[in-house]
Amino acid sequence: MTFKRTKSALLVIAALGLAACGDEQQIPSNSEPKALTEKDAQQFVEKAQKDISELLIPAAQAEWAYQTYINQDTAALSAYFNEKVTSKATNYAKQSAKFNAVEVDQDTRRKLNLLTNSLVMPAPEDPEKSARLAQIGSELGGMYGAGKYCRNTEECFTLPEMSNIMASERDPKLLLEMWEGWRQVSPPMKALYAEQTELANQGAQELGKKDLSEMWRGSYDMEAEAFGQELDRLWGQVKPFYEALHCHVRAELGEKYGEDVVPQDEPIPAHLLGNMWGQSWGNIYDIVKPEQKMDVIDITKALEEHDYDEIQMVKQAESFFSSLGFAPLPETFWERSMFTQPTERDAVCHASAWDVDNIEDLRIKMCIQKNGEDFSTIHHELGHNYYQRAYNKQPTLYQNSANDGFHEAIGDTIALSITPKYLKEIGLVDNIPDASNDIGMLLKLALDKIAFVPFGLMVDQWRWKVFSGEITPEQYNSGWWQLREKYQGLQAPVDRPADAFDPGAKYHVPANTPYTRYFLAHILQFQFHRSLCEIAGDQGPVHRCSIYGSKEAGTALNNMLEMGQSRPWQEALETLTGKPEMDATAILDYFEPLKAWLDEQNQDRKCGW
Ligand code: X8Z
Ligand code: ZN
Repeated sequence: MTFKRTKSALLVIAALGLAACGDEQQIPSNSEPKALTEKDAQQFVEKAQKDISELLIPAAQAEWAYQTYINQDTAALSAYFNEKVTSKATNYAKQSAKFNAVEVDQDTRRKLNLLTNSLVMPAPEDPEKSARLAQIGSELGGMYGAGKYCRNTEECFTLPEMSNIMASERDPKLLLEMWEGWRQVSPPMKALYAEQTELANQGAQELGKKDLSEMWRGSYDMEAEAFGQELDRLWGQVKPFYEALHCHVRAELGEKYGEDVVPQDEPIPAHLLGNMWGQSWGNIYDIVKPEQKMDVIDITKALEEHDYDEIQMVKQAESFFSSLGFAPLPETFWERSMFTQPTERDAVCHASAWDVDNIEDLRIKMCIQKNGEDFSTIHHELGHNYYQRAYNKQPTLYQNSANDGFHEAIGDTIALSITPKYLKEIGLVDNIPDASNDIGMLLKLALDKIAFVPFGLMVDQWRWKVFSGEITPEQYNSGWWQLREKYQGLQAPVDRPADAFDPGAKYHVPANTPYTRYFLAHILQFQFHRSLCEIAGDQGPVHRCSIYGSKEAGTALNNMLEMGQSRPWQEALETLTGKPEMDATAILDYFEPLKAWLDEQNQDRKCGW
């Protein structure tokens, strides 16, 4: 898609990308140039919104068809609409500049700015280049979606199958095989990615930007440079906690696999963390858990024991939102969503949430695995859907989250309320473990949430350097691993082949989905949770709070969601939390009891890499 709108029709289009076709609205140019007025600007914005929103619906339908049924024809349709939308949006972005010196009301100015700054893959004016950009976008997405690893001619693994192995198997040889195997999907993407970067950079430059990196960093209601500093500040807040977690995990992995496999003064080999990308580590809780016996609820087991199927998992998540006062999902959600991996056709399994008509045609697309991780991801996806529906009365250009981190944070915020108390209330478990087990519970969650933070940051640090030319195509892979080491303290478990393109083995790179949003979401969700718990009147520690059933919390949340992108994100944040700043003290406070425990464990260890 063309715009950065998350998980909605606009987002899908942002990943695509084609050229101008001559049917875009032109600013009337008389032989005697007439000064543009505020009224011209308002009419221009109105026309742009109408024009773009009409095209977004068939574009989203085509993209849905492609992602749920990858073949030659749907690929062509996807590329076709990708071109249409991207070229139209790029054209409007260009024309917006003509109003730079015109005095206009605040609302029109905001919309003009959004038109200019919301493109993910701006198209070059040259129709051939623009068409090529769209085609590459669709091709990369399809290569990832159809990707498999075949051990031999008989035995092939899909990504969900390999992810399950990474999560539950403990034989380092097998883990390495899967880790390397999946990365065979991406070397053929490398040249395409370089070409795409060049084309989109040209598109960005035609819009007056230095490069695409400036565009990506420039959509946060502040200067691109200032936004970069804001990220550094937030990371600086979380870093000491991450280092303590890293230290403990490395030591325990060393015990488990031996220090020859996990050297204690080096970055951790990336295949041992329970996840294909080493991005969240909750699946290795059993390896790093406290020596003292802790009663930590295993949601996978609870789902199994209660015989939950995929649909029931989604219904359960829906009922959480209903308990807050949100209307049930429409009938069409249940008819049109893709909940399980289709057999006998390729589909993009990476979870996403869609609003195909930008009103009520909400859907999710997932290959749900019946485990705790996907139970949480379902809440994540529904968070997108409820957000989309909450802002559907806003004008098209405001039908988006306050910033993209907000979109990613809502469902996660709800999932933070999946506490033992809540699980007992819905009958998934019989007992609530007492407070002496909290360290175990916090450690398990920190393995997902704190461990994720530097990964959430490094993906776009890499892309921004690629877009700015600081990392050249020859350095794609080495630059990736330098950042993996710098931020996460991880290393490749084996020397990477010369043609490796490991960034391409992470969905969001071939899909052109910006990733900083997840970093922001991991900070924001704890701010949201803290505020909602206060509003719900919860008196206990914030890590035991569930807002389940609180209409007050639901109303407060909805008040923010309804705003969409109509105001700067700082205002939306203030609406819910009372403060306009992103602030990592919320995540730190949440995990505070664990920090003391980690420091104690690490006392005699040498930390760092
Ligand atoms: O991509 C996602 C969601 C869809 S927006 C499933 N996430 C990131 C990832 O999987 O890498 C959620 C957490 C981070
Ligand atoms: Zn998401």
